[in-house]
Amino acid sequence: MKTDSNRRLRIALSKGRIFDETMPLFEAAGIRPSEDPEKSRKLILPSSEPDVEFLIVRASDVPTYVQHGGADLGVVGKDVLMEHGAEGVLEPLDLQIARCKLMVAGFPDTDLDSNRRFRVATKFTDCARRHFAGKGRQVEIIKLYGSMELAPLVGLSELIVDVVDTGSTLRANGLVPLEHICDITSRLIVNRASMKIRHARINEIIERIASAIKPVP
Ligand code: PRT
Ligand code: MG
Repeated sequence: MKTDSNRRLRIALSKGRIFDETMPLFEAAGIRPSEDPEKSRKLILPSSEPDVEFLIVRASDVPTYVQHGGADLGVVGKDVLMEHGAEGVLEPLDLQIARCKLMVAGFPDTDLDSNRRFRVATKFTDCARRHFAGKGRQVEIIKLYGSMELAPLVGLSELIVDVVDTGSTLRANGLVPLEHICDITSRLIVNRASMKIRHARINEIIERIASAIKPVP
């Protein structure tokens, strides 16, 4: 895709927790969206800075936009980055927001060390496959797009792999965390060509955001 250095700098974000937790960081960089994406149907939101606009996309589409130059920057969970990969995309900052853990979960009486071949329902199929292969466990991976907690309840799988924050969704469905895969935070990602062409402006934004990041307590 053509990277026109005269057009606005585009920042791809998803609505919800990432947008909410990212805003204080962009505000520190002097960039505020013109509208609340929860109230607007617009997918391109101008900002207080004339040379910057926000693109509202699905969380799992953020790496694709940045990779192909549809956006110059993006904010995305490490879970999404690990699962979809994002070749050629720079990842200059860990924003320390939207913190959660990628976990294996299931019923409390599950014996993960038994020799049975577990069925694992997840949208993180590659991460799950790598995790179980690393433990030398045979599993059957079942791809879902959401509501993973339901799968064990109806006998679709014995295990799920999902991101967990408070754990209340697991608890509400009679499930417990069984194994920690990794800690997750959201990352600022940048298109490589954009970084070359608009180096000064992008670096200025990165530095301002970096100085507003709250370190892990
Ligand atoms: O909704 P959509 O399908 O478009 O995409 P998404 O679900 O990936 O987006 P979104 O906005 O829900 O999440 C964006 C990013 O936030 C994820 O990629 C993670 O990096 C991060 N994050 C942080 C979380 C959570 N915390 C989290 N709790 N993503 C999802 N959850 C889910 C969790 O799986 C559970 O179903 O929220 C539910 C509540 O969690 P508990 O543990 O607090 O009950
Ligand atoms: Mg969601």
